[in-house]
Amino acid sequence: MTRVLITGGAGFIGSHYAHHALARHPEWQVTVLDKLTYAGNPDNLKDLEGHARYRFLRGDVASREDVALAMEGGADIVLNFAAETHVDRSIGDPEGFIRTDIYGAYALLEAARSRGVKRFLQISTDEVYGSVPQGASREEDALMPSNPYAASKAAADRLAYSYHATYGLPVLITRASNNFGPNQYPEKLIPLFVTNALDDQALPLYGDGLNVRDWLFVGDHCEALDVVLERGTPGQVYNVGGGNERRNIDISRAILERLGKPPGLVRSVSDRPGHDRRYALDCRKLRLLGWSPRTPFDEGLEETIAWYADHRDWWEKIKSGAYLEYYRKQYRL
Ligand code: NAD
Ligand code: TDX
Repeated sequence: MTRVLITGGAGFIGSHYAHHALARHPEWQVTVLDKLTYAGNPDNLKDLEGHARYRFLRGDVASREDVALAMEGGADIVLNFAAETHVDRSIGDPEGFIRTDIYGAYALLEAARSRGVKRFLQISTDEVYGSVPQGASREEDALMPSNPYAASKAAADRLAYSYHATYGLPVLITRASNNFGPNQYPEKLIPLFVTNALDDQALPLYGDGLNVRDWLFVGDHCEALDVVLERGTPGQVYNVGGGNERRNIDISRAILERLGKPPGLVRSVSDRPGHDRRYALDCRKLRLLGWSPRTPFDEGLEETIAWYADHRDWWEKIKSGAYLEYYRKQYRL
């Protein structure tokens, strides 16, 4: 049996990966360690309860004790998804990002080093490169993160590398572009706009709406992580992009059109401070390992919209209480 620790496995990408891991790797014994912050959702893992090769531990990656418990009995592979992930929240209050994204990565790297972990995969992000006016970021480009979330992720990315260079820990680093798909917390662009549109609520588009993101379907991301674990070289960084550059305004229109809602639901709101204009990744390095994204953007968007339309029970309870309080403050409603 291969002992695999997935941190942040109750979140969006981590929960997709936990399902993917158990389905694809019959020899894997999976532990999910998750603090269950506002973004962590046990519903994302509900169908795994009772699975013979799976266990869930509620714990904090920034607690050395919790990490030690999660790795008790050893770990062969660690995938670190755990993070505070929302840029707007990091602008409002960066402290949790420093603690979880940086110190949490440190606590995991230390534990991995003393336990002889065979693969440590740090899930990083395209945001570490900062805004890219033209062309596409390559793995060796300078890191110029421009918001506290991105800066925390850049610190963790390089800290992970340092554990390879200094201690020989077999670290791999992936930098993915904007993920989308089912189960994404409705604070991120696509699930926020889809659920607002379903309820005939305004879609708050930042600034001129011309910022560009490269969209990656979450299932394709999971496959890329396996390719990097199996064929990647320790110490190396791999960009993971969907190859779907879209302006935010076009995403908004596509959602409204598919749901048969009026274009007038788009509402221009003040811009995000330090808002990166464009991200784009050069993914040749990962393609050489045999990966390429399989889901056409329109197909992924269709599937995502259908999932939110069919799973009101999943998001309606999220979009109440503390969530509403946060949004009222954010948009001064
Ligand atoms: P998410 O916010 O949906 O989930 C994060 C998960 O981490 C939640 O389950 C949360 O409870 C857990 N968590 C937070 N703090 C923790 C702590 N201190 N200890 C243990 N668990 C904790 O995030 P996501 O979108 O699934 O992103 C997962 C990872 O992928 C992150 O590292 C993120 O930086 C990276 N990433 C995300 C994207 C994207 O577009 N969503 C793109 C590139 C990289
Ligand atoms: O209400 C909104 N209105 C809006 O115009 C929101 C939430 C976002 N936007 C814009 C800002 C961005 O240009 O949409 C774009 C996407 O925003 P987010 O969904 O917040 O994602 P982004 O800031 O690009 O960061 C995401 O991709 C990289 C994830 O949240 C990160 O965790 C990941 O690392």
